[in-house]
Amino acid sequence: MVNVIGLGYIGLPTALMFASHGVEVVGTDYNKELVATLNAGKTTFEEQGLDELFNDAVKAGIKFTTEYQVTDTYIVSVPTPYDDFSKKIDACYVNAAVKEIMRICPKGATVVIESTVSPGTIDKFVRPIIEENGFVIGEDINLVHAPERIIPGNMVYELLHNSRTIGADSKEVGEKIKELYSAFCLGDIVVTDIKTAEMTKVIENTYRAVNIAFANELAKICRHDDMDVYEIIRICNMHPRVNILTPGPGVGGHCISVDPWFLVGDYPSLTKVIGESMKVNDSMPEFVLERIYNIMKENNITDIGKVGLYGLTYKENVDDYRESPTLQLLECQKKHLAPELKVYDPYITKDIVDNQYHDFDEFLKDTELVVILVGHDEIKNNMDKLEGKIILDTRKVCNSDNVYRL
Ligand code: SAJ
Repeated sequence: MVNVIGLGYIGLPTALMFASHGVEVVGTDYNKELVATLNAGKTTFEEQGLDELFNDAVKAGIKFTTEYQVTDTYIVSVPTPYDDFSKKIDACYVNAAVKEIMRICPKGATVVIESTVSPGTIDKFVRPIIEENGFVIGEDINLVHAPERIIPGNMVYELLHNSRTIGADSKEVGEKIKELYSAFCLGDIVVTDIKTAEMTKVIENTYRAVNIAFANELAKICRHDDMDVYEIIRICNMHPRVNILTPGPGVGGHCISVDPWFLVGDYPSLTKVIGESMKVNDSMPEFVLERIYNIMKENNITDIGKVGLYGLTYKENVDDYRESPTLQLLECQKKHLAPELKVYDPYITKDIVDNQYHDFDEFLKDTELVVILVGHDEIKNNMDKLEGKIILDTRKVCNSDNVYRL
């Protein structure tokens, strides 16, 4: 039986996927409310295909509980934030989960860390916890790192089809866990050592962060001298070896805006490009805010109440708002002691910020300047509702030439 620890954005779909492919699974989370919701037959976030997967897993007998289980395989899928000041990884949740596992696990068990961790984290934190509990790693307990690669919005498909990395101390243990993941994973599974697996995962997200930063910097240069960044990127990308990403209002989510900082925290003198890239991405919400004020001036809008932000999530068609550019922008606005901007997002039904609307038409009613921060399908399919409004489109969702851009 596999005990999946942490039933969040990664742990839940992973647990469901194992269960619906014939593996006996118990999902454990310390959040009682979350476990109660799952036991009441409901999923805890919106994701394409998740409800169907959930129903299959329930039929197959998956169980949800707050208790850790006595079993032979644990998969730890808990958050790994970074420390705001040092930028180093904060492994407290991983450490706490491993400590709990050590209290009950039998000899011979395998502990798989799925959470993203910076290179060396498992050596530095996880191994000592196991050893302090009197276990010999490789004899009594096997240790594995199996980072995930799934993208919110297409998780179910990517869980099935993406290739994966398994890091283990020995080939034998790596192969055993590879076989376990082969229950559902149709992609290639590469077996390597733990530190290589840690590093590859962090680097994949860093690669993306650096490339998004490049696109964002181009947007700033083009704005400065009135050039069309989108047209320039479109033409450059016709070169066979150029593939520039899309500029945007900032980078959110719990991966690309977080993981590269682990490297900056651990190797400050060696991460010039990465560190600067993260700063460029972090500067985008403030850049958009400045853009808003300039557009207000240009159009004689003096009342901030006439400005509405469309979108609160970190990207389109998901309900995840962690680290979202909109929240970062609202923080900047607060720092300037300016009044709250009004916000609307069809995916966020509970109130998470002060001036939040829950109805698109209500939100548009007194809004003169609509700032599109997320390109949800809802706005793409309802462009006619924006007729007569001034639009700042930071996501290039409007085709019209008559809108302001980044
Ligand atoms: N963004 C841009 N311009 C772009 C692409 C993205 O501004 O051209 C912004 C998005 O709007 C968003 C942020 O970047 O705010 C990140 O979005 P994303 O869709 O690129 O990635 P995530 O964070 O949803 O998922 C990533 C994925 N990693 C990579 O693509 C390397 C996913 O495969 C990982 O599994 C996931 O992080 C993770 O768990 O680490």
